[in-house]
Amino acid sequence: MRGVTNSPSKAPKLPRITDARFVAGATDESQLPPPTGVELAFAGRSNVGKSSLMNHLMGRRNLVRTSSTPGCTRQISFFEVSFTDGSLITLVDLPGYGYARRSKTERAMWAGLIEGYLLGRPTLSVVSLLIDFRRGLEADDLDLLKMLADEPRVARQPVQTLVVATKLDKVAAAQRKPAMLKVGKEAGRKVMPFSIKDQAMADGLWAELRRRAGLLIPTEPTPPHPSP
Ligand SMILES: Nc1nc2c(ncn2[C@@H]2O[C@H](COP(=O)(O)OP(=O)(O)O)[C@@H](O)[C@H]2O)c(=O)[nH]1
Ligand SMILES: [Mg+2]
Repeated sequence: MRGVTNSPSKAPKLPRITDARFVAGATDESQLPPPTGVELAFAGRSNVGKSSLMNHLMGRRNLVRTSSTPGCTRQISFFEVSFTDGSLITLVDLPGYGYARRSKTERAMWAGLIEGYLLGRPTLSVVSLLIDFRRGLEADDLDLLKMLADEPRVARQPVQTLVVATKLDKVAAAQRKPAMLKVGKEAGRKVMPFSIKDQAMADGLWAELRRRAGLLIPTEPTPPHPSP
């Protein structure tokens, strides 16, 4: 029965999260956890909504610390997420950049620990660059994209980069389409929209991240057919 292939029961179904936990925080290279699984990293300017997005993806209100003090997260944090299909994915929270009062120490940290991680981590699979819909892509964001693709400096497998524009709910409904077009043009690629107020966007982002990481989304088993 050919038609069965398109039946709704074959639709991709996102595995559910069974557990999410903080596993490590690193302020220098020696504290990085062993590279054991698929890692999805998140980067962006301070206050772009990175902690909120990561908490939302993991279905946890406060696992990733959000703070009203921009630039206060000065470590790379690792969170392990388990799924109903048995898969295990590590989400990696990178310190925010572009902070106006960024100190010399913070700049040195970016050049050392963070660039070292982004350019050399063998298990790094996807880097999501978060930008605020209302600000668009800025110089720091473009620098990051350039650095990730800087062949002579890269010492790992190629990674996928995904641009995610946050806080869509803060853009007036009539302005959303033009805003999407504008950031897409700046990024020169498709940009994923995100808002912590829209669960469908979190599901869409998970599906895209899994696809890019090469983690198949299982389909529902086809129910057996009665013999004619
Ligand atoms: N309206 C709205 N506010 C958001 C959204 N995402 C984050 N925020 C708010 O933006 C501020 C900064 O968020 P946070 O996650 O701490 O940003 P981070 O510095 O990038 O980790 C907080 O006050 C959040 O509540 C969103 O999708 N919609
Ligand atoms: Mg944060």
